[in-house]
Amino acid sequence: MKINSIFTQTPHRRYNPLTGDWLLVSPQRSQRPWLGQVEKAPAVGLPSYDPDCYLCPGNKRAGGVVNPHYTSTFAFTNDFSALLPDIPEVAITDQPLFRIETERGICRVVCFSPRHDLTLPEMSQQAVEQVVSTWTEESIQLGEREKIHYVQVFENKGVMMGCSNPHPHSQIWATGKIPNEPACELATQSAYYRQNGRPLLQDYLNEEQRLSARIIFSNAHFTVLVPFWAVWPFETLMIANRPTATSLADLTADEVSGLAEAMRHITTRYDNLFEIPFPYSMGFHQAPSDDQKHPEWVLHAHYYPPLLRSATVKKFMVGYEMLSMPQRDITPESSASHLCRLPETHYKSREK
Ligand code: H2U
Ligand code: ZN
Repeated sequence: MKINSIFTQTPHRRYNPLTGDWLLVSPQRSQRPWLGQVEKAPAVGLPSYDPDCYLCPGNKRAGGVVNPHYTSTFAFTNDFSALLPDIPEVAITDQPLFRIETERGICRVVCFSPRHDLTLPEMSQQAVEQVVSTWTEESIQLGEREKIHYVQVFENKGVMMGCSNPHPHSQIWATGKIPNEPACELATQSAYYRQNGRPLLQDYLNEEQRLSARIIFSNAHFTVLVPFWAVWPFETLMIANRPTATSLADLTADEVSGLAEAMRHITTRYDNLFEIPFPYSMGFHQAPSDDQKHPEWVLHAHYYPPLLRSATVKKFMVGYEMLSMPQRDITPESSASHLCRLPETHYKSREK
């Protein structure tokens, strides 16, 4: 679908077929100079090792466990896990207005490397592939556990996103029940597959590739784009090109390389936007690990960055957005063309 030019200037609603939600877009408001000033956040030089960091190799974590002198990725069970594996299953089913049930699960932390100061876009291709492989192994091991039906891999980056420690790391929460967002995507993708006989994201990706108005990056295995329904100003969606890739565990070695390349590319563009380590929450949506085939599901990752106009101006999801629906000013197409115009080399390597 080509966007009628009226939509580039007038308020409109866009539909998100993955969630079934609508988004309000108000492009007429973005005619004020929104990218005019680019404030640089104060540069914070981090050491490569911090003796006070609970994630650095050889340091003590809460509860007294000492990290090994790891040299690559390092995964451990969260010392303050939000979920617990071995608790009795209890559910109250006869009170429709007061439903409550046990949730079992496991929380893991995955450090990207021993380096306290090295974020994903600054890491080598091979090191990022190792991160993907660790997420894959963790997902397989957790998903194989009898009572686990969903594995959520995610990264919270930056103080703005509530990340408690700058040492680059991600988290994995594996649960007995399928959580809200993946459950919603399961329903929409399943309904689309039943109706059309093809995965929703396969059809969506084909159409985006044909139009090429919102694509930021693609290689033989993955594509990164600003989705038609993006809520956050610079939100992106990374989709596996092969529609039969439903989970990290399905990826071939070449696809893992393709994914690592796509991740390095988009995080570099993000950092270059305001020349800061760009904050975001990102995570993979894999098919549920529930012993069923999921032909409707295509592996993808969402990047949700909070920044709007500069390194210090954040988009707030308040007011109308809390009470009615999300809203954005700049169109997803404008964001995509802005991201595409940014250099492909990381600003830090250009400064040297
Ligand atoms: P975030 O900063 O991304 O929220 O995560 C860091 C996680 O590390 C957090 O979930 C855990 C916290 O519970 N943690 C440990 O497991 N051990 C520690 O010694 C401190 C923090
Ligand atoms: Zn550290």
